[in-house]
Amino acid sequence: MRIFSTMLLAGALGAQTSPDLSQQFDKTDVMIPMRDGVKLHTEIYAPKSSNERWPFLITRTPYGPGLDPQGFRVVLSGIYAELAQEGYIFVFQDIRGRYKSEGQFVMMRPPRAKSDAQAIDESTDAYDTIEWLLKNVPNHNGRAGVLGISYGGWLTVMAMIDPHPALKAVSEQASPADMYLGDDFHHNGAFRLSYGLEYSARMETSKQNEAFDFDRFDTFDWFLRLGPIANFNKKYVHEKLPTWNDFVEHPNYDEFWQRQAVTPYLKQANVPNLVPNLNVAGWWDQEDFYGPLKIYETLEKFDQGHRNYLVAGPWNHGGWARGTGRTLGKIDFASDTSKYFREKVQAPWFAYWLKDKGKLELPEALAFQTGSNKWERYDAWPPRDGVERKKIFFHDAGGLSFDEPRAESATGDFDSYVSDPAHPVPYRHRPIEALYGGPSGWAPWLVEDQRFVYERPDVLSWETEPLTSDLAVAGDIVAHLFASTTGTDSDWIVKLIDVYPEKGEKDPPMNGYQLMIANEVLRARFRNGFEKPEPVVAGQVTEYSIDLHSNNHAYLKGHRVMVEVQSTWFPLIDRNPQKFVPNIFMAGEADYQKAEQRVYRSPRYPSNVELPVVR
Ligand code: PG9
Repeated sequence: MRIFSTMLLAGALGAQTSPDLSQQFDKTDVMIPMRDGVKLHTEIYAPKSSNERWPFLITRTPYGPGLDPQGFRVVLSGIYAELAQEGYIFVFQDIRGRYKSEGQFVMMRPPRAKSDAQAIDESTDAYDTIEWLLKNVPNHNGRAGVLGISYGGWLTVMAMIDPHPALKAVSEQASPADMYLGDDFHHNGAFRLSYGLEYSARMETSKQNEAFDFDRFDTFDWFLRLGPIANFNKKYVHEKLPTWNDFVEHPNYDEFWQRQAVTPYLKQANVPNLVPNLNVAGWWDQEDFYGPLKIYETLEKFDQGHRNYLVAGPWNHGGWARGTGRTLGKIDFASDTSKYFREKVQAPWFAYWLKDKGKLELPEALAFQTGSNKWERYDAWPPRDGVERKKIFFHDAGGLSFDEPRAESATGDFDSYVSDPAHPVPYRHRPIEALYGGPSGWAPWLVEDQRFVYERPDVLSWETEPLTSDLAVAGDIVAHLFASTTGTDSDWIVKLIDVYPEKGEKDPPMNGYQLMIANEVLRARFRNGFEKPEPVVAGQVTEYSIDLHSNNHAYLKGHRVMVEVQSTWFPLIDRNPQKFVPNIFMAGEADYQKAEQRVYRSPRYPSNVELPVVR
């Protein structure tokens, strides 16, 4: 096993030259007792000047310290530099069972049973921490804020539930909302194989982060050679990873996943007023994009006091916290989007709520429009006004247009391909390095040029003529596929792409670039609900609605809109055997079979993508 530091900390390390933090802060290490006696390791960084009273800014994390040679958190001069300039008592805490904290780590520990007064969860741990800080740390102003990204974002949401009265502002950033429906571990019930395997091994092999030791550089090869995923327990981890065992034991959307999802108990956050929350999402977040939008949407339903806000920018997972945010992969956004967020949005947000400083100049939703590269202010997300839902239809000869198919085509009423689990479509360029433990193409993969797959015989694509004027979409995108398979189960993957003009780009390789704007997978067994899988009727045309989530993108004049459909996306998503089996985690080698897939584009079966077109 190789030890590694987290992506976020690595980013922070590289981000700026490190100032001497010991000149700025006094650091104390403490073990804070929780209500059940378990002590959590906590670092407290108090500003040197003690003439003022400062609010607490708390980050709870499973990822460990990331310290500079003097033993100070590098984030204070990296991703928190703008906040550090403003001045807070920064608090970093290892959650239960991680690094120097006592107790047992439970992956996304579900909420406690309220009937048991002694019970604990991440919400009580946040509460007990704030209570202890108020009583034991001098020079505070009586207020606390919590922020965090991803797992830290989820811990932030937990702090909002039954919040401590001193908790006056939070920022939930890329928190997962539902690990079965849309975040790290599954999407629409399809298992995120590479992430699920690598993350559970990383977190549950020891108390510290450890990357799984692949014996192949190209993990595409490793995962394919693994064969049926049941082999992971048999050959490698022998039932020792609790989270992997949960995947195997809960293949459907049962009580286990429903209880872990945050949305049902977010309602408890409404006591008596919602803690002001800045939700942050990245349009190309490779891990948790569903989560922040879902959390924003859920909180919005009872946000009478206007305390729930959304910021969405052109970022990958946590990209707003690192560097300038001018580019992602090869895509240039023409301004420093992350720097803008940290300086003009995040720092003023906490200063306003925790220090009564300045005015809150945020709109309800601040959303970067990609393509045109500008920040836009909305009074609702998705926008309610100025948007028309329009369907863009698949046609013969790879055509795509807003015209409905009117007549049967001479080439038949469908396009087809053979999907072979023995030769799955790679989700990104090979070699596909491990996610952790060294440099990896994982973080920016969603913006990779899709030209590497679009001419594969098992990937279908349809595209418009070059646009004669800009086409902007703002809001929710939904694909409606009419499709059949010769198998009894199948995955349907839909990708919405912006195809750049063939000539005239400043950077020549960007000519003809295929940039994915939205994407999603649906596992056909769950087409009627996620709790009970149902076999597909072989050969029967079935309508599938696939939510491609919301977006804010301008297809510029001269660009084309493209839609792609495929049935494998490996090893991002595990291979569907294409023969119905009750639990894919138990499938055997012989269950994996080829299938002929048909996607219809006829007047009777008009496959299309529904777009929120800006008028
Ligand atoms: N995406 C990561 C994660 C969050 C919550 C649970 C599991 C994984 C993360 O970056 O923290």
